[in-house]
Amino acid sequence: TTKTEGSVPGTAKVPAEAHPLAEESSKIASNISYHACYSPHFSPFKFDREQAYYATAESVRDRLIQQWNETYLHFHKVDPKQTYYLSMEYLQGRALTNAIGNLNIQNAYAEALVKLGHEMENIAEQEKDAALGNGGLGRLASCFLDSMATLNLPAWGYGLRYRYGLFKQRITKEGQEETAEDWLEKFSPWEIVRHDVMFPIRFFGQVEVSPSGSRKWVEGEIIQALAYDVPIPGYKTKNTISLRLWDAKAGAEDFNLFQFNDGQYESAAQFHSRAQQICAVLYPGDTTENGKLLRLKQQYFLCSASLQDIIFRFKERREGKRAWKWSEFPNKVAVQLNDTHPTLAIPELMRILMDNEGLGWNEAWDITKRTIAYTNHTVLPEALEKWSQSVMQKLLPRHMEIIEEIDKRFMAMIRSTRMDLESKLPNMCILDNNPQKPVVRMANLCVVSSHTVNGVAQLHSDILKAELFADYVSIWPTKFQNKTNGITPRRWLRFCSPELSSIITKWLKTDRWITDLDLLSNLRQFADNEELHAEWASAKMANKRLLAQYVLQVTGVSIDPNSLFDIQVKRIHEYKRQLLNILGAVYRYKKLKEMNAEERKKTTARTIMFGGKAFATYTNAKRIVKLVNDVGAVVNNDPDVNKYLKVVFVPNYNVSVAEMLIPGSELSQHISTAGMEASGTSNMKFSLNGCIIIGTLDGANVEIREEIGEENFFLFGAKANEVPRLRKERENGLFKPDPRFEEAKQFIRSGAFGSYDYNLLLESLEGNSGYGRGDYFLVGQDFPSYMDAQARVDEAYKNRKRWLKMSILSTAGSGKFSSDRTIMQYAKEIWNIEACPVP
Ligand code: B1N
Repeated sequence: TTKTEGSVPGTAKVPAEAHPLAEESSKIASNISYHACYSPHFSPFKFDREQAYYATAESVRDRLIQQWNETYLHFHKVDPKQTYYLSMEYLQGRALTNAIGNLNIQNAYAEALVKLGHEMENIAEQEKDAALGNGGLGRLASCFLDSMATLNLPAWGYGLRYRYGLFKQRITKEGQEETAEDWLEKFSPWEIVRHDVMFPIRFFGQVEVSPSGSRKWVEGEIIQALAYDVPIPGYKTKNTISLRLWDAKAGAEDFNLFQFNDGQYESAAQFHSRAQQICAVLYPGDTTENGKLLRLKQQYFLCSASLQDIIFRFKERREGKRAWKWSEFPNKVAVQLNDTHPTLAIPELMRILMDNEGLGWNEAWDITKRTIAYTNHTVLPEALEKWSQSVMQKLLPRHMEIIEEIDKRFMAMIRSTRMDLESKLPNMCILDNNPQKPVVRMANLCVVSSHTVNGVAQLHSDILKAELFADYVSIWPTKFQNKTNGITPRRWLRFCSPELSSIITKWLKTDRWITDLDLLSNLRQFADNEELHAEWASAKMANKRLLAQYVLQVTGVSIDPNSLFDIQVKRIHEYKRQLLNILGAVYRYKKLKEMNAEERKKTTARTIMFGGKAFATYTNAKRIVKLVNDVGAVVNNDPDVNKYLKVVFVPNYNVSVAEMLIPGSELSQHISTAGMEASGTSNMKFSLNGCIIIGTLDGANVEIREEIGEENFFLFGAKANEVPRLRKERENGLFKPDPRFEEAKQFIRSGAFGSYDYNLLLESLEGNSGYGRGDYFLVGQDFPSYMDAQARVDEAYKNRKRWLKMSILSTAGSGKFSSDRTIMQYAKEIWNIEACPVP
């Protein structure tokens, strides 16, 4: 595609000097022009928005490279203990605004672009999101990197460089349609390939035993892992850390030139394309099981490459030191596993220490346990990873041996020291030898092999101790911790809502809240101040107008910025209960239809927005997407009511769309069945932006409500500890549905929203039992209290002063949810690392 808007032909003149670190806008402009000329990626004599974006990004990258190298050298010199965050997912979003903001050179760059005939916002929009993640877990990893850099911590991220990130979502008459997201279509200016950093990764093969009894993994196939580094700048600090993404590469020797010359093109390149498959796509599941061989290969690829790199660096930093011991390793290296996806780091570290470095089992085991820590992000049974023993045996024979040995020693330990737990062993051990389907339970392997296991919100961590990992708690009472999630206040307030940020800075008389978010609590004293109310309301309105423009542009639906903006955005999942929301909207529509014009005028006008992707094979999730769109098509075109209600599905929800939606929202829905959402993190983003939550007592909602005050939170629904009893009652036919619930379902069935057979979806809410049937997620149970809470929202919104006060108090109470706080807790209570600022 060629873009011509904003094109200023001929502006990319050959500049006299490059000025890579200039502060002054004219020199920055000449540096941007320099890149357009001398790092050309396009035909010359064109400098439209796209060219301007790449040249600007490269000019910003130049500045980062210097700090980045200094940071690496400084860490190398000081040799502090360093954390390595292993994650299969990172949801980085766009980098340009974030980098310019963290470098604190927004104004100079904006002016420079104006000199070149462009505007910053238009240029920033050219960037494609790096969507190497599915949802909360991936975005958390990216927020953590931002905090690690900002706090000057010696820490790095490791991940995979997927060729195609999370799919792009389009909405058609049929519902959701997925297409590949080609984030590298042109190229990414933010990654630097390190041609000198490459490690061999073995698959398949067998274990060879030497006469002395030592074991070695041999043969099979080798694929190279090549490093691509992405700079992660901290906010107003020199420290710039790395996100190292591995790409898979076959060697030239693997290309069969003989076959190729013989015309057998496909088989000649067979191995090449097999290597390429490894990093081809991100598995698009979020809390869904993905038992695929390729996924296991990806996991091992990440773990092996990262550990080889970590060990290489450990040794490099010991070079020239007189005597060093392997037992120092855990004093220099902390490895954090982002869920069980990188569990293979455990047997891989054991293998390297024993088979390559010659350590004995006990020493290797001690080092491994002191190095590895594990974060659990879900209790949903379908998301707990279990790998087939035979698949694991074939792909990773040596690792399978090591896992068996870990399991054997664990069971022996229990039998010799804790006879009382023997009956629990079948649940606690690592290998599930059920003859139907023998599997390796990855979560159990993590618990047994790590020094610390943490949940991601207080309620979730309590549930881990009381249920999922209850049997282990008495053996290792101090192993289990809580680390409530957080979000970076830079991206999620300072940069996505500059208007509100300026107001906060003005009233707090400091911008230190950006790195010390607890300072927001000082806003409480102004919660009734009319002057602040006026400023706050006008910033909200400006953000709502921007959002309305965006919605019009992507959906064609025009929405009224004076209506209450009510948003639910997250992956589509039955436990997140988008169905509860849309059933509520359907009921509201039906009641509006029944009213006369005078009655309608007394209601609170609402715009209900949805956004989120459904896993491609998750049928009910896709039906929910279709239902929302079908309801929207009817409601939005109904002249009787569309002044009072609109229902909008915002397509292709991602980080950039979130940065537009969250600042413009006033009410947001976090309405999962209690006990099922481990934490949630968008709830924190909405609160921080002065948006009020309607929600259940689930995940981090519990703590948000505590911080913000119960009078500023619209609570409804069953509590986590009531859920098992309510499901039982339901199974025993004791549940009596509310007539409003029946009416809403009946209205859909009547064909009010088109001819699609929604019985298929609504049936999940009926019957008495079964996962995904028998209303397992308690939509019917919670419907009446949800509708009552929504009625309280309508009343509260009519009182402008009260609503503004609630909004200010939401922001004021969000200090705890900075990922800076979360990361400091990890650093002190799990990693035992300290800040290492570049002087
Ligand atoms: O991790 C987030 C939490 O805030 C959310 O509540 C939680 O649902 C989310 C398999 C997952 N848990 N598990 C996953 C992702 C990908 C996959 O393939 C599971 N995501 C979460 C951050 O703590």
